[in-house]
Amino acid sequence: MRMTFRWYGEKDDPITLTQIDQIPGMDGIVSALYDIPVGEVWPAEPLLQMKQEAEKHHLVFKDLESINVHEDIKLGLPTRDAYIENYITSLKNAAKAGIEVVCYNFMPIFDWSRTDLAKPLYDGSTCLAYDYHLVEGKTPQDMVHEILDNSHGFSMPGWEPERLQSLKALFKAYEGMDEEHLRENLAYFLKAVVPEAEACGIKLAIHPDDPPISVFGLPRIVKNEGDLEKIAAMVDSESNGFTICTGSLGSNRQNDIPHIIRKFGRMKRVHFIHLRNVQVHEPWVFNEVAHKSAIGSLDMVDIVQALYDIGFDGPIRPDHGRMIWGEEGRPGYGLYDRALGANYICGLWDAINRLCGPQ
Ligand code: DNO
Repeated sequence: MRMTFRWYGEKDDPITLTQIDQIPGMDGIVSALYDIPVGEVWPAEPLLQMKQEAEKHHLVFKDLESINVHEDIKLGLPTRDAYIENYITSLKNAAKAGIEVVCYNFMPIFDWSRTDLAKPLYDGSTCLAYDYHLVEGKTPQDMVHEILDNSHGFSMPGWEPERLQSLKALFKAYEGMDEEHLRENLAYFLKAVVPEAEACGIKLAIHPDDPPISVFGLPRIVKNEGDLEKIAAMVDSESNGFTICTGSLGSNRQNDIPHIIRKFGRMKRVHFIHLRNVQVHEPWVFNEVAHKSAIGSLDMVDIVQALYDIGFDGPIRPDHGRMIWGEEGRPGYGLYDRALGANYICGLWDAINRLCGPQ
């Protein structure tokens, strides 16, 4: 596996590549071209520059998160074909820059949702949390304001103010769209894009819905094993794969993550792993916690064992961390707790490899 760290680039991340390089066992960064509006073509040049910058710090850059999918594609509008062409060109350019894995999601309007970006935990640390009771009676606009007002001035992935300006019109456009219809639009996108990704050696990795439940009545189609099966069947190619985000899928205790990893891993569809632990209090009431198994509802040992069992050799990144030790930064994406998480995962990986023999 390659241990990676999500980095928002020199302009927008207070964390430096030097700091990332100093995290024991860190192999690479996961990043994106944040300046490019959704739907436009990503050129190879800035990706190559980022790769060179990373390499100066002994880090590889092979994984993109995310080339976002334009809303017109999710909506199935006639304009989608032009955006799909752009997406394909972006993938080809990414391949030229040495990219191997491209994460994306197919969530309408909101990329991920939380009701609290700084929920205090018993030890004075803070974390991201979701409580469906708090969504009831709220408008999407309320949630947007809460997220943007509490992000300490940092841009939040998926909550770019430009995109959210047209919120009302977007909700109108999705009116009446059910899961089946959204799935058809995903299939249309994948049928066009996957053969091109395969031809240029890119593995696409769809991210699960976060949380994996409908929010504000919008359809969600990447929630559980059954949804993943349907997606895998849309195009029979290893390039049509998954990001297994344990925090997203795991917030539904019905999702057996080690089983999901083994099942889709055997099909060679597991390409990217986001490891995060969550404490689930009741269905759709959860908060994120430190990575260690005993602290949350997910058993990281079983999860890492499943990755070992499928011979996983792609990127793993410690996902959202808490804010600890007085750090101020982008909610979920501070340095300290994610670094601790990476170290814990590396420890599990080493131990399992020692006990079970090298992969
Ligand atoms: C939030 C992230 C998401 C994720 C995208 C993948 O912190 O988990 O923004 O990157 O949904 O496309």
